[in-house]
Amino acid sequence: MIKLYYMPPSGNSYKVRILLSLLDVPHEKILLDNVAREHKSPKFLALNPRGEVPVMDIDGVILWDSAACLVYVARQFGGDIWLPAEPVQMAQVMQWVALAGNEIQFGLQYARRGMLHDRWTAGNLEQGQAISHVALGVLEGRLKNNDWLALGRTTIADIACFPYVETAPQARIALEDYPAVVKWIARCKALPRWAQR
Ligand SMILES: N[C@@H](CCC(=O)N[C@@H](CS)C(=O)NCC(=O)O)C(=O)O
Repeated sequence: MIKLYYMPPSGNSYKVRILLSLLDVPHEKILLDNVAREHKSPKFLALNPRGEVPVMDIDGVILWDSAACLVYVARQFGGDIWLPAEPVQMAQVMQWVALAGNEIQFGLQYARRGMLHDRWTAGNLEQGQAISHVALGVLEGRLKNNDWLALGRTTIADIACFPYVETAPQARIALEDYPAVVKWIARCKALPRWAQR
């Protein structure tokens, strides 16, 4: 049985929970104590030297980083839908997964973290918001004329980008200027079996 190590406020863990839920994959959730900083304990660092969630344990095979977990779950359980093997389509999906690990993480994720926990990982609020607007502009540009990010259907591109875009208001970023993004958030949440936070 797959084990998923997670912490409730973590949007990166949420990404993996979304896909496991959409694909109805049985798994065991292991909740780490964020306040006790269990994710920085020697036991957890032995699993993920970055000291971060999510981490998956697949019968002893350890995967860390939400992107790696999404790739595994998509290919193992999702057939060719969520991450197609065709090279161009796979690359088109992965460019949005890269956006999630770059501008979305360094902008929307870290600005939210700063506002919620007064922990400023890579710059202040203003700098975080500036990077966030780059990400949101890229998303809006694509979603103006397309329902989904990478292909003409849902893929892990949508899941990877979703959590920290949805929580943009917690980073004091209004989404009103990004109407196509707002509609996409609603489309994602309307998918059958979309996981709750
Ligand atoms: N790029 C990583 C980022 C993981 C990450 O930032 N995890 C956060 C929770 S969302 C974490 O565990 N932070 C713990 C810490 O930095 O103390 C991923 O996509 O999984």
